[in-house]
Parts: sequence; structure tokens; C-alpha cells
Amino acid sequence: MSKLRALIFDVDGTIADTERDGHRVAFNRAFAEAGLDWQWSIPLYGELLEVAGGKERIRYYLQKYRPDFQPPADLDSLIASLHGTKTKYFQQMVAEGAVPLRPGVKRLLKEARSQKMRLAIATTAALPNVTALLQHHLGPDSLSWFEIIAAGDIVPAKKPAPDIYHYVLQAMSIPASDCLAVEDSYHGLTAALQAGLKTVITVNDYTREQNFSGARLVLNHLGEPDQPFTVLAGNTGEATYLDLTLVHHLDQDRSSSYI
Ligand code: XBP
Ligand code: MG
Repeated sequence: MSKLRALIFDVDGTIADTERDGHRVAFNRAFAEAGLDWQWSIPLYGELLEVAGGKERIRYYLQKYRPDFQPPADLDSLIASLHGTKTKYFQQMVAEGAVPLRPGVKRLLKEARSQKMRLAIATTAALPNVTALLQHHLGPDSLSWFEIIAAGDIVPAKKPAPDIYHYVLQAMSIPASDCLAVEDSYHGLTAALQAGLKTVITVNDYTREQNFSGARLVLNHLGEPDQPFTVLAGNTGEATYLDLTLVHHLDQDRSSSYI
């Protein structure tokens, strides 16, 4: 009998494909508004995803790609201000419907709720971005679907550090062995595995080629009854989309589903 009792979701790249056409565009708008000539192209942004967290990403960009930039005395304030503007633009894009949910996300969340599976979020992104995304797609009361939404600076060390997952597990008073994490990236997987979590990966264009060894499953997306997933690694039996039956199966099938 599977003892899985909770699903813990990442947000960026997992619940929604936020990075390329969401966060990246919002960063560029914030830079332009501040009169800066910084432009994050699609390939450059893929390199910048090496560092999680919006504020950390801006700092990394300056260090690695703009060594010529003369930082002001208070660089922290500049970064915080740019990030605040970027958050405003990202929320605007969500409100305009520019950041859709990924296939299967709403279905799986609803099924989990109907079966009293506990839900949580563990993300590096800023909380306002997460709440905007959830409320836009799942309704105003959807924040209450999650026992805890752990986001942004709530822990000092962001993914790939496992801290955000440790925080969630502690807040829920649940052992890692009773939970499944859903992630999209190597950094996310590393964080989840270090916290002892079984993990399903749904890849996106930025993460498709990453190393996902240690994941229970690697899929192109969670799938829908009329939109089957492609299995990139792992064992899904006859299933064509990830539902709670498959989730419990993954928990029980300890030997064969590791990759
Ligand atoms: C998400 C991130 C975030 C977003 C932007 O990582 O790395 O930095 O790109 O977030 P994960 P901000 O999916 O592993 O949680 O809201 O900080 O700008
Ligand atoms: Mg992610």
C-alpha cells in the first residue's frame, strides 16, 4: 500500500512555463524602464537560469556578463528596485493571460484535492508571482488549496540547496518518504533529492537536456486524457497521463522505476 500523502510542486517551469516568455520578458521591461541597456535574449536567459532567484540572477549577470558595469554604492537597492519593477510586469503578464498552466497541472491538483492528498508549494520565485499565477488560473480561493506556499526569500539558500523543501516538510510535519515532488530542472531535482523526496520531472525547452538521474520519472509534461505524455525516462506502465493511481504506483514500485 502506498503511503504517499502529499504532493509538493515547484512553480517556475513546472506549474507554468514561466521563464522564457514570462520572467525573461518582465526582466527586460524592468531594465528598459530603468534606462539600462541590458537585454536578456532567449539563449542568454538559459545560461542565467544557472542561478535561481530573480535578484540573485541579476547580480550574477552583472558579475559574469557586465564586468564593465560600474555598480552604484548601494547595489542591493538597485537590484531590489529592478526586481520589484520586474515583479510588477510579471504580474501584469499573468493577469493578461500570457502565462498559461502546463498540461495536466489543474487536473492533478483537482484530483489531489478530491482525494484529500495534501498539497504544498516549494519555489524560488517571489511570493507575489506565485499567488498571481495560482489565483489567475485556479481561482481566488486556490491559495487555500496548499497547506504551505514556501516561496522566495523565506529560506536564505535557494535551490539547488534543499532548504526550501526542508522548510515545507517541517511546516507540514510530514516525513519526506510520504511525499512526491514535481520539478522541471536539475537544480530543482537536486534540491528535492537532497531533502529525500521522490521526484517526477516535467521538462521544458530550457531543461530538456539536463541530467535527471535520481528522478522517478521524466516526462515532457504531466499529460491529459486527450494529450498523452511522452516518457523520457522511468516506468509508467499503461498510463498516458500522471494521475494519483500512477503517483501511488511510483511510490510502491521502488525497484524498477528509478532511473
Ligand atoms: C525559479 C527561479 C526564479 C524565477 C524568477 O526556480 O529561478 O528565479 O526565474 O523568480 P525554481 P523571481 O523553479 O527552481 O523555483 O520571482 O525571484 O524573479
Ligand atoms: Mg522550476
